[in-house]
Amino acid sequence: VSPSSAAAAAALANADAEQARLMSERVLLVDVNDSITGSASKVDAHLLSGGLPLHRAFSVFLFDADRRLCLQRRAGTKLTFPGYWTNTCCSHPLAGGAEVDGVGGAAVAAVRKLGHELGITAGGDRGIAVDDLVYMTRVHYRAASGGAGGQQGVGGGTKVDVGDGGEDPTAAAAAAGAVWGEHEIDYVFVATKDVDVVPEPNEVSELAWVGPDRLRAMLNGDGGVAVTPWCRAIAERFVFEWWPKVDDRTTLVSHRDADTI
Ligand code: DMA
Ligand code: MN
Repeated sequence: VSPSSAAAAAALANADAEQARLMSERVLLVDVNDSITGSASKVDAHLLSGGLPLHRAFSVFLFDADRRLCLQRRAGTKLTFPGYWTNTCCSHPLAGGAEVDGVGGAAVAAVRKLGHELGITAGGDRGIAVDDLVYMTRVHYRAASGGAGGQQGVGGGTKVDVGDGGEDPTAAAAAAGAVWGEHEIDYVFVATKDVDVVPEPNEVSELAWVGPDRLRAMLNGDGGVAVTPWCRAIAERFVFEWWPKVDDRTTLVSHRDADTI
């Protein structure tokens, strides 16, 4: 990695080597209408001191055939939101190839990262292909990363600002010593299929397959676990509503909102 600033170099100095390497990936910068304006390294896109430029991301909510949602706990090596529980898989479509292409590109990125983080094969009887991913909507949010979620109280001191122009929630976090954050337009996908999962320990420390009551309890703070702000926001706005129909593709698609961000 060749960080583009002293701040980036400092932030990566004590990072896990593999996570630091991944910080050189180039993510897509977008405007508030999700038009691509350029690209930036992952490190420059996620440092609070860099102003958190808006970039494109995706979030997968994977259910099994019994409608249990696969949650992952982010590994302690992750630089943003380490130790937090979150939805099945998130990351960024990358610049310079097939992943720049809207919903289809985000789906290609999602298949790639389901493989990297969770060992899920790209297609096959017990894997996930692009066509297994049902695109639902896009969500704009911004949040500062607390420290190790596992060592903090519920929520880890993060806030979500869904881009309505209100007060910047990251300013206070930066003043309190936070280094990293997120500011994304997030393509949300649902998939419902029994698959084989083999987590990559550098990315994921635990898995849980949960029903809606268990997720509600986690969001309410039962067990003192921290949940990422994007998982909380997407769950509360959408996923509990979609949940009874995640195994009914036609109904799921009828809940799609491809216009609102
Ligand atoms: C980033 O996820 C995307 C969202 C929606 C928060 P991430 O931090 O897990 O990305 P990566 O796995 O690429 O580090
Ligand atoms: Mn991001």
